Amino acid sequence: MRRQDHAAASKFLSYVLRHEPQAIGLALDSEGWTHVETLIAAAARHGRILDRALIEQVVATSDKKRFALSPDGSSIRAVQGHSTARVAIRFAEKVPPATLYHGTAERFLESIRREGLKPGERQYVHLSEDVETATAVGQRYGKPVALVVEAEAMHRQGLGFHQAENGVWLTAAVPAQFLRLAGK
Ligand code: HQG
Repeated sequence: MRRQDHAAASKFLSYVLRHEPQAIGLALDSEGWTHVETLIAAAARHGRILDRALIEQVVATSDKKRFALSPDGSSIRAVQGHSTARVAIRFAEKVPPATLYHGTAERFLESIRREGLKPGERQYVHLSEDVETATAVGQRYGKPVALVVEAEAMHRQGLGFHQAENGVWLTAAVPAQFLRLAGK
């Protein structure tokens, strides 16, 4: 069995720490943590050879800082982006800036105008502080469009916001009246 390369290891960590821990029989606690040694052993049982050095390298170099190690280095989690119902991170409420951005693909706009932003498979709608990041996120699904989210107005109406430790903003949903196209 070959040691995973860096990109494959990063994808694999996203898969098991955010989406399908049960695929390798891995238990995550409700804050998303698992022991690094448990993860390495569970991965090995499923033909994925990881070691601590590779995991530490992925955590340190992840462009979006997707993963975090506990202060003593014994545990790891994904800091946001979960779809698995086994994880329910208790993010602190945080007052958002006046506006945030969401990147999507043009083909989703009609539905978004009707329904607002929904979290889809994930637990939250993901928002960015800058339009460039949002555009890059939208690009993953087609011709990108950036939407401005009137975050302050939502917050005034009692809709909650959280910020993951990598800076990504999270909210349960964005009603359509708080959305407009960026630059319009
Ligand atoms: C769209 C990546 C139709 C939504 C990124 C998005 C991000 C709707 C897609 C993070 C809709 C869901 C999250 C509605 C929302 N009708 N489409 N009512 N409401 N959508 O991947 O925000 O690399 O679950 O616009 O960089 O694209 O994984 O969410 O296009 O930070 O770390 O439904 O994932 O980070 O797609 O991406 P996703 P997202 P990582």
